[in-house]
Amino acid sequence: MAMLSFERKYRVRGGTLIGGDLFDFWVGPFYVGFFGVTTIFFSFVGIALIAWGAALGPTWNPWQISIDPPDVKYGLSLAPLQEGGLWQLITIAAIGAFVSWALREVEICRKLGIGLHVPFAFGMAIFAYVSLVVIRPVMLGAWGHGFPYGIITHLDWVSNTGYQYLNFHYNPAHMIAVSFFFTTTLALALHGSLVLSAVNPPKGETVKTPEHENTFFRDTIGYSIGTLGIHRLGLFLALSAGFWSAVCMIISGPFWTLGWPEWWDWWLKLPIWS
Ligand code: 07D
Ligand code: 07D
Ligand code: U10
Repeated sequence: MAMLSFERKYRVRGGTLIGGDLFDFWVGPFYVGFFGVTTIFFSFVGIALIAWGAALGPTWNPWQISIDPPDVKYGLSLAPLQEGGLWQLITIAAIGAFVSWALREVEICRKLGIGLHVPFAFGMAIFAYVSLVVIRPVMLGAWGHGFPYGIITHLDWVSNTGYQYLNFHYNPAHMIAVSFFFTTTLALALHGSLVLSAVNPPKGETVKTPEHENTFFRDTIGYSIGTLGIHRLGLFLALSAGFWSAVCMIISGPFWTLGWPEWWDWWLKLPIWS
């Protein structure tokens, strides 16, 4: 990819967290940095271990490959490689790669002098993942509670884990998370459509201003959150979706072991009904 003349001004030296100038360069379009090297390292190790696990059989069908966590009988100890040890190493490599990627984003933000919002946001996804494969298994006392690394088998795990609590839809934090996910798509649809309607007019018409955008929502719902505000709201909604997802799983098992419908008994037992 050619380096455009205007890009030169943004490809500045410095801002690294570690390694000084050593890895402060670009390869084609990609900034490298110390954490670019660690990203490549952990990704390579993780993918190689998955390939190793796949080579042990029984299938090379990408949809059916699955690297399973250890049996719960191993508790929180290291398991033999073929009995979940690979899963444990892959989990370390995955966390190493995700955290490296986030720190590489931090270095790029520092170079540009922009806020750390993007790595912070990615951090919420990492937190959701870590809640499933580290925090919850540790609280439950066995790595066996993590999810298997397979395209179909991880779906089986979600379904089985959900039915363990009878009807997972009754988990109040799951309700909040789902509602945040739905609200995020609503907000992005409103934002994307509003911006396009104003700044991408048919041939021959003029581009409209943010005042047109404000007025649209003042006319329809009586209030406009504004051009900066919608991005703040979007980030809040999306981060909340990930945050409450993590919460809904950390409470399932460590803090509530019955079916989730039963959690709502407190509502039926309120003194005002009797
Ligand atoms: C579009 C950005 C690009 C990312 C992509 C994913 C891999 C994995 C390799 C098995 C939005 C790349 C995929 C590298 C393949 C090997 C060796 C992001 C975009 C295209 N899931 N999940 C998928 C992961 C969990 C659930 C698809 C990852 C939890 C359900 C893909 C993780 C739970 C459904 C995938 C993860 C869960 C899926 C599309 C990690 C709760 C689907 C993902 C690391 C969160 C859907 C067959 C997508 C599907 C789907 C990847 C975790 C539930 C394979 C990497 C355990 C219910 N998940 N997932 O577009 O079609 O994300 O599955 O945590 O229905 Mg999953
Ligand atoms: C964990 C992904 C992190 C990804 C990272 C990056 C790569 C690189 C490379 C492309 C969190 C990976 C990157 C690998 C790729 C290249 C180059 C994201 C993660 C770090 N549910 N449910 C959720 C709904 C039911 C159940 C969350 C809806 C049933 C369980 C969300 C419905 C039962 C778990 C959600 C529904 C059930 C969840 C998922 C509807 C099953 C979880 C989003 C309409 C019978 C999971 C923390 C998420 C969770 C989760 C939505 C139904 C069970 C709120 C809309 C009733 C067991 N469900 N669910 O968390 O909370 O993303 O995980 O029916 O574990 Mg649910
Ligand atoms: C937004 C925005 C906005 C914009 C925007 C955007 C949000 C208003 C101004 C951005 C939005 C878009 C572009 C829309 C589309 C985006 C999505 C739908 C999100 C999902 C994205 C994807 C699915 C793409 C994912 C692609 C990735 C992650 C790139 C993969 C890159 C690599 C693997 C290389 C990474 C580089 C590193 C780590 C640095 C080091 C690099 C090197 C040393 C060179 C390369 C080295 C090698 C090749 C060595 C060999 C590597 C190995 C062995 C391992 C490789 C691992 C692999 C996984 C292949 O709001 O404003 O507009 O645009």
